[in-house]
Amino acid sequence: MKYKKFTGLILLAGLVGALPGAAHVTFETKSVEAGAMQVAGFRVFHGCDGSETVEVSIEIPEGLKQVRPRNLAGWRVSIEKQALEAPYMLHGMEVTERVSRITWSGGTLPDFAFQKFEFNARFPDRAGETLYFPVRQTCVEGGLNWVSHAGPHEAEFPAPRILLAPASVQDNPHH
Ligand SMILES: [Cu+2]
Repeated sequence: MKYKKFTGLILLAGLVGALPGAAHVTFETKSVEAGAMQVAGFRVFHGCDGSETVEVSIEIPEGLKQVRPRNLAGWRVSIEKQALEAPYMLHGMEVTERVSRITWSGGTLPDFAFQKFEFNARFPDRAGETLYFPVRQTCVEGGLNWVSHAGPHEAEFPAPRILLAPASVQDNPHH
């Protein structure tokens, strides 16, 4: 009896792994308060057709400020910058560039495991807008491009996204 139950669990695990839309690359938080400074983390749930992940690169949309990736043990993190068309002042200093891409490389993420990658940022004050963060996943063999703006159930490779929620004064009595 015990043996039979164990077999059932193995079959179920195999089925979940085979479902393409079950788990992709998604943010842990579906929405962030517009204008808020917050850590956002996205999870890479599986490798590329069984091959382990060795690099994860995320494109940062315009409007995010003060972007800082979280360092992750076992990985080397790097950023790419882009000149701002409209520089702005921050703490008396002119900001002329923005982080346009974060890449974590040199690590290994087995196909059967998941990992969360994080960054901190000031989110744009544009409540109601959905921000898309295309992700390029590179594996030992092959890679996946999570770029589609279509719904997570319609697209084969939906880009991770965050909805900018209206700022709530109630949740923040100190403001
Ligand atoms: Cu998936």
